[in-house]
Amino acid sequence: MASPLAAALLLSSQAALPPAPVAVVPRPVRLERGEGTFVLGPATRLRADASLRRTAELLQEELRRATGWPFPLLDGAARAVPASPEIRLRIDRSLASLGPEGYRLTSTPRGVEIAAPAAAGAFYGVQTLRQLLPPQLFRRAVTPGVRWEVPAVRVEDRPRFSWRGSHLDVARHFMPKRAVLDHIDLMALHKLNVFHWHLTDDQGWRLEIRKYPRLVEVGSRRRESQLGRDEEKGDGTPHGGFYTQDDVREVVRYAAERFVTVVPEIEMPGHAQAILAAYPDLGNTPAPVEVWTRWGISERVLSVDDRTIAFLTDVLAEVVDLFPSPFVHVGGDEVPPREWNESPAARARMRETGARDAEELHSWLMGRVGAFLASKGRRLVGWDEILDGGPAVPGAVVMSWRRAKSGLDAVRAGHDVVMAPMSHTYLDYYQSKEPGEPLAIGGFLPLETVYAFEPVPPELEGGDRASCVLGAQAQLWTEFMATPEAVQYMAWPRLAALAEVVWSPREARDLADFRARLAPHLARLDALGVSYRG
Ligand code: TNX
Repeated sequence: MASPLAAALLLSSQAALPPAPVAVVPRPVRLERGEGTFVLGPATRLRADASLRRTAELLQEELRRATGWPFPLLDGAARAVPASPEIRLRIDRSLASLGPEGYRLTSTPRGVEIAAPAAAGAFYGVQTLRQLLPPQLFRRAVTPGVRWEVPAVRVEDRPRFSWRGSHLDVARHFMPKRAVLDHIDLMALHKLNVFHWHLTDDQGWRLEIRKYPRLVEVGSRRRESQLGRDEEKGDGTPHGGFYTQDDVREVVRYAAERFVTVVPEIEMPGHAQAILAAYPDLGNTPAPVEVWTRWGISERVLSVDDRTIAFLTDVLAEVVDLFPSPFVHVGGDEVPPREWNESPAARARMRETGARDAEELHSWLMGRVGAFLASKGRRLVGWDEILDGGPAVPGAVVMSWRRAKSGLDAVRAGHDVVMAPMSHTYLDYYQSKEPGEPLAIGGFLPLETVYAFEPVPPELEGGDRASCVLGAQAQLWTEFMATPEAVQYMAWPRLAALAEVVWSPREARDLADFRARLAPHLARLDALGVSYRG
């Protein structure tokens, strides 16, 4: 056994080592360095309150995989073994001022303690701890010879916004369940908490609905896809895929364990050609259509007949059973009015409801759907077009994508909003003007522009309506991303910049500092095998 003197010498020699870099993304509210480091070893234990057990198990799995050591997990109430090194997770209600997602992490040469007023905060404390450890933690196998140390720090942290989102379009290109789970893992590492799952569009329906089997039998497959940007050309290759209801339950559970809410999006009444391919009766004209093989906005939209509304509510009834999210997204964007203007049934519906035009009819339809969702205790979310036809459904959340102004209008009309403007959050845009970038939809959105995004419009700053901005999210539309690797290339590291926008205090935003932290952070993404843009 080491003598006290030797131990003291060892400590001081450790303290003399150059401090390991601390690079946490998104940047915590407060982080102070202490003296020395906590070095993990074969005897290190985990200890967690019963309500934090699953979070502790996730940490345990990762530590075991990376170090090969056992990290036994003790109950928080069990008596501590004096002098035995521990990573401890505990609920501490006296920290309530940190909010439901806040935490305090304290590491010293003797151990690590993560304390939080609620479970989500403890989970985020663990995400910070993962980033304080060497990047080899993120590899899938044991890396020998690593000194598994945590620098001594005191962190106090809490998010700026409650909606910290990442949207993923799996309709234009299907993404296998494993890729979806991997994406959720990466979100959690960056403290993002809303996964907006865009499940349906003109080019594919990806969600099994028991009552309407043709949605996946017919709607999940298309004959071919557009080749590049040329609408005249197809690639001749069939594309398809869907999630069974069991797959969905697995994704929802996996996400919940990582404090991610899955918000499903079921597009209506536009972006719905895949529905019409499966159930032509739900359209405005009898002319048959196939699942669309081109990108863009299809002119074919759902009708507003009673049977279509019955279909939509049946589908949403299954959706609310599958997804516990308080929010259900029903799209509502880009609805070409031509078919409704030409359809006798739609015109009759306008007369009956007093709608003066297609926009007001759209608003009426959203009202019906919103009332159904409300009857199930859920809130409707829609793209900002839901405001175009007059007042939107009371209580609806507006996702502002066309311009920041639409978000401001929505707040002034009394809605909560999520900011998702093309100008700052469309990760399908080019991230560089250098040659060699993969073909993208267009636009230009470099990392710095994402990082500079400010979700609260200046007009609302400091006012009591600023809290109507629930947060923001980045969009991954996949017309030009055919594989999970292509998605990762467009997502990272720009999504890390967005994570800092929605998590960190506004005053802490500092591009040079972010870039300095990003370099070591990319080593983590390397260890995870993420195909980010370097
Ligand atoms: C607009 S954003 C769309 C999507 C496209 C995207 C491409 C929105 C609500 N609708 O259908 O994929 O542009 O950037």
